[in-house]
Amino acid sequence: MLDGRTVSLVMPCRNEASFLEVLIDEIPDFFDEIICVSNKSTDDTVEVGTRIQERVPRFKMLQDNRTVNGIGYGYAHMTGIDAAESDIIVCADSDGTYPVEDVPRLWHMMQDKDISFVSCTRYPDKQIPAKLQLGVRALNIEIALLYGLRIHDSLSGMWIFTKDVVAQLHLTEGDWNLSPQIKLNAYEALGTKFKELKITQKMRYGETKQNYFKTGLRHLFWIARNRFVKRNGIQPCD
Ligand SMILES: Nc1nc2c(ncn2[C@@H]2O[C@H](COP(=O)(O)OP(=O)(O)O)[C@@H](O)[C@H]2O)c(=O)[nH]1
Ligand SMILES: [Mg+2]
Repeated sequence: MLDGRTVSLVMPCRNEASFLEVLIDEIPDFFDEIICVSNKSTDDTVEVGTRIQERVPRFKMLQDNRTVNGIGYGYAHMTGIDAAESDIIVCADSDGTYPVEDVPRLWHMMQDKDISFVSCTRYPDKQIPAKLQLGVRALNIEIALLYGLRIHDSLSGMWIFTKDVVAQLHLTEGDWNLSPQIKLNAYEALGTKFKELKITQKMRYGETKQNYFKTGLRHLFWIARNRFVKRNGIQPCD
């Protein structure tokens, strides 16, 4: 609970069995609910999650086996957000990189500034590899030019929002493109109630299976296409 409001943590999770127990045990007490959603994990992620569920009442292990080109990151978030029952919803990777312990500080800033959706920015951060920084910067520029939104971290995977904005997010992207989509749709729906707040990224547990170049290119095309083709579920009238 934070200031009398309940808080859910939603985490997409694929093949993270080797450290899932440690990760869940480190999650601070103010989270009332922790939801992990696996897509077609080929290791013991679901078995480990089911075991955690038996001893940790606030933990839920869900599965959503839809994928787009083998990726289900977006579907996992959609399923987790749908299932989340709290007043405040926090989304983050299940790899220990995002500082979920900072949520009380960020929530208080949201309240002070009347913000309903925060995208947590990892930049500027000199520790992040130059290639990754360059890719994110190129996408930030594309978003500024096409949408008029100036952001530092178009690919941040940590967001905090109130349950009442979920209906306005119109999430449809099942793969990695959910990450830019959630920010762009939140900005479109909420205007000045959408903000970025700074966090510091931490070391990952385990290895990423991400192909940054391929994913980056898919983002580049999706961001441009989304600007001109309405894909957020609101179909234009004939
Ligand atoms: N449910 C689900 N989670 C995924 C999938 N791919 C990656 N993830 C999770 O999404 C998060 C981000 O993936 P990660 O490998 O850390 O990518 P990076 O943060 O871009 O390096 C991690 O918690 C992964 O376990 C997927 O296809 N389905
Ligand atoms: Mg990650």
